[in-house]
Amino acid sequence: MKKSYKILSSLVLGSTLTTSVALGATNELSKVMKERGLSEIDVIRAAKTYNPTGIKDKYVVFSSGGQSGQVIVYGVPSMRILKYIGVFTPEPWQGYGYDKDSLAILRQGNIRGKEINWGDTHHPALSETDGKYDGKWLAINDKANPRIAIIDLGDFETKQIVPNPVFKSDHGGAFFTPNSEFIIEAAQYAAPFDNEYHPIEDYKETYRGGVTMWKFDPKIGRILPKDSFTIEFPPYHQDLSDAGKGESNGWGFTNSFNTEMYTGGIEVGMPPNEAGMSRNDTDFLHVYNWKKLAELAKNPKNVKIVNDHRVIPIDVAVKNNALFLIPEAKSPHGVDVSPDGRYIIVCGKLDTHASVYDFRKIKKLIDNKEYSGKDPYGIPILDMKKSLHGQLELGLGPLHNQYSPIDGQVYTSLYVDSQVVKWDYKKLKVLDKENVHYNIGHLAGMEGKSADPQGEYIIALNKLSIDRFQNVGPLHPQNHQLIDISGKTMDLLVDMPLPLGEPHQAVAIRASKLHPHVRYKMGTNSKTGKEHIGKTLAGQERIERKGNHVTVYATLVRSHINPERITVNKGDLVTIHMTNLERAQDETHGFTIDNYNQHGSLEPGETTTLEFVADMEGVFPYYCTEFCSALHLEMMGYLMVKDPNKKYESAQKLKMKSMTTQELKAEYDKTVAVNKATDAVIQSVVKFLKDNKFENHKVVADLVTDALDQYNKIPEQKKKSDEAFKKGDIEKAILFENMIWQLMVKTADVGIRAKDTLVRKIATKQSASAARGEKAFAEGGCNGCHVIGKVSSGPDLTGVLQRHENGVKWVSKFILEPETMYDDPYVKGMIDYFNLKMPNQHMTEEETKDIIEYLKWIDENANLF
Ligand code: K7E
Ligand code: CUA
Repeated sequence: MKKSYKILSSLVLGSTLTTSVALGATNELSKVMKERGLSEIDVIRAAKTYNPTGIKDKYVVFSSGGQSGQVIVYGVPSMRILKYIGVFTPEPWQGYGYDKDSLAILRQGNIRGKEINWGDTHHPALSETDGKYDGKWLAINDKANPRIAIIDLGDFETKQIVPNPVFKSDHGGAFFTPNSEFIIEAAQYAAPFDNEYHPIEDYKETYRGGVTMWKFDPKIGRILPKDSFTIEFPPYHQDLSDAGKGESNGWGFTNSFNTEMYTGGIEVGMPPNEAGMSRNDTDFLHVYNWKKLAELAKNPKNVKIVNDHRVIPIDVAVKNNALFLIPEAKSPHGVDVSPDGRYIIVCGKLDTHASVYDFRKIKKLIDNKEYSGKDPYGIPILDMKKSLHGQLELGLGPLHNQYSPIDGQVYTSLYVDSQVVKWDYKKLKVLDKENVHYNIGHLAGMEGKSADPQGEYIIALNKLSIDRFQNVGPLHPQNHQLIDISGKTMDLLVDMPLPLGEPHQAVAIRASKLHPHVRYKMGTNSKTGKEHIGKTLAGQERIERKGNHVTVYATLVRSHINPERITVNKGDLVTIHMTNLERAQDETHGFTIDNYNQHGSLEPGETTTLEFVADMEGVFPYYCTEFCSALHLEMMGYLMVKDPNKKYESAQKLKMKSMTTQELKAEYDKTVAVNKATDAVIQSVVKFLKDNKFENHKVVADLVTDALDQYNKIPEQKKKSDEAFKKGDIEKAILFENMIWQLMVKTADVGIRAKDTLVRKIATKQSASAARGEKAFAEGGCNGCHVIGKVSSGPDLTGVLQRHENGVKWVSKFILEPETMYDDPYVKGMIDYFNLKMPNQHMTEEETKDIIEYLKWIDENANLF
């Protein structure tokens, strides 16, 4: 233990074990390791995944949320969850499915008029340019109710849901073609394309599989259903798919199971599906020329129209040399094209092998029309052996693949063996295996399915977690395990429980490729990206009534909702357009009306609409649901619903004691004086900011803009106050003065944040020791009494080292053992003055040294505080 511990110390701290600082940290580290039972390797793994506060991740992962119908966003290597995106399922936090605009998106997903409020998301896909992720759009499929959704990575919101017009389930989607021209969606369970009943006995004749090629416009980020088409396939159950790239660009690959076309019937004494559907030794990989088929689809002669959608029949595809089959080991699962597009790896699932197909060989057979036969639907079959580069035994249950930046290397998940295997698909050699827990499905590499894999990490998406976490009842969370693949052998770093549905595929992208916006242009409908019809600016708030339709144009800004009373009749249709007038980063307001099942989330600049029938009489508070400011609880109002057939009598009789004019005047004077003093503080901050050229620092300049936003509202309130005062309504004048104070507090709040940020920007760089000292100063509670640059409940510490002879020694001693110095005349005087004694905070020698360094740094920058 001792020996290995020394190695660790030098690993963590460099080789300078001689300084006492290092020794202090080492002692602390060894204590923590002992207490928590951590080994050296554990600590190294922790260091590889730990992000100190404020430090961001290198990669962002988009994981399917399985039966949750959502998408989960998290960071790598920290494995911190960043967001759940509502896609096929309502998501209350973001108001998704609760406000009118997002409900319209969710309802695009209606199938034959039926509302569907969940999905089974499997495969998220990032949009591509030249086969590389461009960070613009994310598509994901719903297996249960065959649909594709599009998420805008400008704001991580779902913008479009497109139901498949002919499939009754899907699986092999979503996959972008290399320049995002199309999104592939392959069917799963064969079914009739039309919406009628067809007896199962007619399966071979009337049931069909296929691949829908969804035309995508990468500029606007939308699927164009009218320009899309489906390629009809035999009623084999199609499974995963992938788009060719590089030399296989223009081609698509979709595998299948149940080429036996078995239809089961346990209830009538037939052997179950699983027996009949895995009877043959091989199934078929579908190989199709989507580029050619897209051209063919433009001619009405080549398509039949089913449910208002173009379908290319099998015989048309065959006649035009655009559809082929290649045998593959039975019931395969993943099919993944290599970064250069030459190889296609198909995983065995029931077979222990992975099969590596060579597109060059496939292409040659196709060009030479060298077929080994035809399937019952007339589709040419290519010889398996002649198409293969080779096969390699990997282990039990190979499922999915992710590529490495190293030529020829690939990572494959082994479901039954619960392992990730690293192997060379060119030399057909296993290189390494790593155990995972348990039963891995997909695995996610960093851009591992793009033309530009990054390596570094693999995430194992495990189906079972069993004993990895606290028992939270029979339904366990999923477990995503982060594996370091940067070394010669793989190393499992950390587990992340994922309690939201069963993720299937996840895709990772370099965070540097994402550029989401911070706020919306004022009045934006985030769902369309255009100006919202209900956009309302300050001063335009109003309530309009047309018959029994009441339309409210409302605004939200810290800390009020305007209007604050909405009175309607029972039975009225109420439309509330709301605009969040904030421009400050992260100043979201939420809006709900109690008991009315309404919720909207308004990001800065966003406009959204709530719409409902006021079918219950009564008084219903509405309020902001985000703790947005110190006066967040006051951000409320009332929806009053009157029954027009009832007569309401006034109940007013409580007489409140009113204030005398003199008392009112006194309160008014006091409020005005407080405002003046507050303004003086603001002006001093403004002077500091200007003197130090805040405009040279964008972050600071942004904060100043936010602060001015608040400050510039003051003159209008002042005018109202003065008018009221002139008219003798002192009560009202006081209220407006109070509003001015609220605006000043908000201004000061942001202004001081701007000042602090600016100080950091222009101060001299802190030494490591001074930085630790600042932390110790804060964590030790010193800042409770000592505010730098100010006398508060303790003296200002600026210049403290100069105040005493031998300042460093004096201050160190005072920190370490203050009680021994209470009788020092200077200390005594201070104790009398502040009515407080400096307590012993039990700082260590090292911490004290660091704090002294911090105080030195303060003195260097004394002009800034
Ligand atoms: Cu293997 Cu739907 Cu991609 Cu689950 S799928 S694991
Ligand atoms: Cu706005 Cu709370």
